[in-house]
Amino acid sequence: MTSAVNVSELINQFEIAARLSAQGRLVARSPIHGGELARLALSSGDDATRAIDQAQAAFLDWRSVPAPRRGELIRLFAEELRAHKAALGLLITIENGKILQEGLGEVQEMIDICDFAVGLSRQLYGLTLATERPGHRMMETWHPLGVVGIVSAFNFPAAVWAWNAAIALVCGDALVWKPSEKTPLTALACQALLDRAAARFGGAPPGLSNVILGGPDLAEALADDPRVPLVSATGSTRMGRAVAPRIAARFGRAILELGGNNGMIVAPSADLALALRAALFAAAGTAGQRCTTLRRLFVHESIYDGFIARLKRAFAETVVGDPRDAQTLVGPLIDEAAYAAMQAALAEAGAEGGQVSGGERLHAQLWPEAFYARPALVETPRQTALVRRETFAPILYVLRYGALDEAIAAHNAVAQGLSSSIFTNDLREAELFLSSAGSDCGIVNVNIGPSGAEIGGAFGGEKETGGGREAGSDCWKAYMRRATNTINFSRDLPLAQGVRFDAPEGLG
Ligand code: UN1
Repeated sequence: MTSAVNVSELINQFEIAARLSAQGRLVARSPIHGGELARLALSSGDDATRAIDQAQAAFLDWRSVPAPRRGELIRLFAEELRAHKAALGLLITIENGKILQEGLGEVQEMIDICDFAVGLSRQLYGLTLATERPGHRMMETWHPLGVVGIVSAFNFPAAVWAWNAAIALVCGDALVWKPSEKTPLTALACQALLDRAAARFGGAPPGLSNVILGGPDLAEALADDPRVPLVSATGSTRMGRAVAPRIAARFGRAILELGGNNGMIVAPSADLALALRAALFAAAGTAGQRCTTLRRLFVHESIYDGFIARLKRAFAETVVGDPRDAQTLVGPLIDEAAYAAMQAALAEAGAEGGQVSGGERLHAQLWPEAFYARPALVETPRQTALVRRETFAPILYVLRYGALDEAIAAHNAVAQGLSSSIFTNDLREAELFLSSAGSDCGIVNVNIGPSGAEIGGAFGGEKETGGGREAGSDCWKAYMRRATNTINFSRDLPLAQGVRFDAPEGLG
């Protein structure tokens, strides 16, 4: 089925060969076959400090460049992304294992956020506010914040960085990026394209965007450094628990986008053909490795049997294989640890009375070091601790419900609060789910699955998902600092709240 995975052409195309090092301790692998793609040097703590130094120096220049001009850099970056969409999409597929359609989709998501950021570069509005004092004016000014630290995960190795980078750069900030150790080549390729855009732009300060490669110690270096006023971190709740208190200890700001345990309710009036396709894409797509992946499905008892039978068939027939092949819908898991976690969860599900279908390893003969698995569907009588935990793999837990109130309560009875959806054609049900008494997530959809959000909205969620919001809407405000300005153009000095404080005779 497969041809060899050859990454050297892409390494040449992105001109990142200089960053490779035969003796390097960071090994880039492809989950397609599990083998090594390249070796790179790990960044040290000193490298992290140097990157922050450079970014800080660049920030001092960049903050004074007019925002629409900063937008021009991002416009040029989007041109580079458009020109290299096929190559970058393929590199993402090779390094992450998501199918090529999704690799290309990830690059499109980068282009979309760049376009959004270019428009935004002329719209960093502040308000003019009503002042209680005569002869005064009060307004808000938004200023660049400083160095933004970005910690990103393997599952969206390019797009999540771009959400942060494109917005932060038009806001006048500089960047230090610590990508996942599992996807260093994609990170270097992204940085190379931004460097090309900067060369064409002319006059971008050196060190405006930096990549440091390595493990959690580098994320902690960003978390601890007071010269990094904002750290945007995407990954597991465990990672968030490690970095968030360190950022808070120095009163830094954090945008946290952590675990999800996303649900979908399928109500009796739902368009079941749509619900079926949505559930399949959201649960099995990206091999279940999105933060927004569908993990819990609540199906009304009146339609349960027929719907679940069809869904099981869809899971069983989904083509799992080389993510570069056009007919493949599900690629490999990122690594053996992900496969082991999936198998452990399925064993636990079976032991506690769940009915497991699928989940078995595939293509082990062909690629003994790669980990392909059939997406699993688990019919479970109860929402156990296992179901309430996020296992980052294609496992869909299915539960039967009778009353919508109960389904909503069960839906919300998890620690995470990222994304959610309901399939219904009943207006009352849809509006209840969207209301304050409905889903408690940051993303709440009707007749659309929980995954695959577009960039125009704010992305993120509540509770253990971390509360951060990134990408569109007004998320840019997190990347700037707000100053409230009051200007007196009168010849008096009235005090707010009518306070009288009469100066001694003869003063002024
Ligand atoms: C993630 O999984 O970290 O909504 C991000 C989605 C994508 C982004 C997912 N646009 O599924």
